[in-house]
Amino acid sequence: MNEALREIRLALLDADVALPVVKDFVAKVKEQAVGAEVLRSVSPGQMVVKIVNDALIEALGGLPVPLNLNAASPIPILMVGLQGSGKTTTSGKIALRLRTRERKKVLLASLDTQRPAAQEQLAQLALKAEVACLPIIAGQTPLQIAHRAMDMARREVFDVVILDTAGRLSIDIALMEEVKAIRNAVNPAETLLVVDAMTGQDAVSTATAFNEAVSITGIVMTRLDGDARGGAALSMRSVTGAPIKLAGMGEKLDALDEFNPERIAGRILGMGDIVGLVEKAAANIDQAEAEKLAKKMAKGKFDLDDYASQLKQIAKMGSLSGIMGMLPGVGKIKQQLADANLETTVFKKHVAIIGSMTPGERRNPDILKASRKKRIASGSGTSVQEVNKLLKQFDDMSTMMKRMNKAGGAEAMMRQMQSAMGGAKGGRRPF
Ligand SMILES: Nc1nc2c(ncn2[C@@H]2O[C@H](COP(=O)(O)OP(=O)(O)OP(=O)(O)O)[C@@H](O)[C@H]2O)c(=O)[nH]1
Ligand SMILES: [Mg+2]
Repeated sequence: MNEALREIRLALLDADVALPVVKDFVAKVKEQAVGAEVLRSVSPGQMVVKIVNDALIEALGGLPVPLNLNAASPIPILMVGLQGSGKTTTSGKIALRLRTRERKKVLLASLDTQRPAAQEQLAQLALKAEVACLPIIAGQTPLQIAHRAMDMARREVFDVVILDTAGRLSIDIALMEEVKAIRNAVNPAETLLVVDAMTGQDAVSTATAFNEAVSITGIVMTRLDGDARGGAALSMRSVTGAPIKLAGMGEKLDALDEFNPERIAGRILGMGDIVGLVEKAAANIDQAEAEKLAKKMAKGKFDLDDYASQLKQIAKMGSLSGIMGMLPGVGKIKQQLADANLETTVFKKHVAIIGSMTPGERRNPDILKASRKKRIASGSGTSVQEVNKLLKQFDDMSTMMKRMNKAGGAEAMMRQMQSAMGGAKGGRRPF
């Protein structure tokens, strides 16, 4: 179990969850995991993964939390966050969402007097979202604009007023004082901290600073359409206690989703879809054949026949990197295989080339001279060059295996892969 917890600690750090949050979380999980009953059908490792996954979902808020609109109209929503985090875009997205889904009459107001084009940017978004925008009056302070927005909303009976504020490169006192004053003046039903999902270790200090200044009621994570793992979500949630309510999924106005703790938990953990892998593997991999192969590899006997049969099995499961992506802690092997350039299309070619060889040639590729290679190339619809490339790769692979064998690595690797693949049937550990 310690091994599993170590993997999880690394996965969390890798996903950019802040260190103190990781420590805290792992300690909690350990407490839960020790003494938890291990079901007969799963391994302790799998059990830990499940406990962690559940704890992570819980820590991320469990169920999605909707925006709080339980307040007297006009309901103010205040948007805060660092520069470029996506406040203005998200303001437009929320406006569109409230107008179309909740049938609310929404007023957008830009309090950003820092960036010259900021107010115009929001006006454009309002146009696209088909909601009203507070007319721009040059020279007003953010606080004056906030008052004017609320006045207009009362006068013209708006349901919701979204106040977009200016961002700064990092938290500064003047910004915090400004936002604090606005908050105190309008008393928002929601004060949403908008954060980029790419935020790393500074997620904690950012969230703490904003929370202390304006009491965050919710968090919006933007750019979850990118490849950030989203570990900042756990950090921010953990230091503020505020729920993550919405997820930005792109630049377009309708690219806003309810935040789904389950989905983000899987992403943060990056343990991969172990259950999915086990199912897929059980359905596709011939267990007996895999074991036979492992033994051959362990003995350093591995010929082109074995190579072809391995390729076929892997091809059945889909792309290699996809499979490797599902396995935790195999980054190194994945890299080695990537270096060996083993892609699905290459697989097919290789299988065809090996299929055009005689059994003798497959067992002993050294006898392959020019004329035989020419025959094989035309038989498989490839070229002599490609045949040479395969032979070179096979050679490299054999060398790599022999080297790994010496270090006891091949066996370990096969064991690791096999236990992950056979986990469902044999009840072995997934890593
Ligand atoms: N891919 C992606 N891009 C986003 C998302 N949200 C915002 N953006 C982009 O991020 C950039 C900055 O967004 P803004 O909304 O202007 O950010 P801001 O926080 O208002 O910036 P400042 O007002 O300068 O502090 C824009 O190019 C947006 O299109 C998102 O969820 N996904
Ligand atoms: Mg902005």
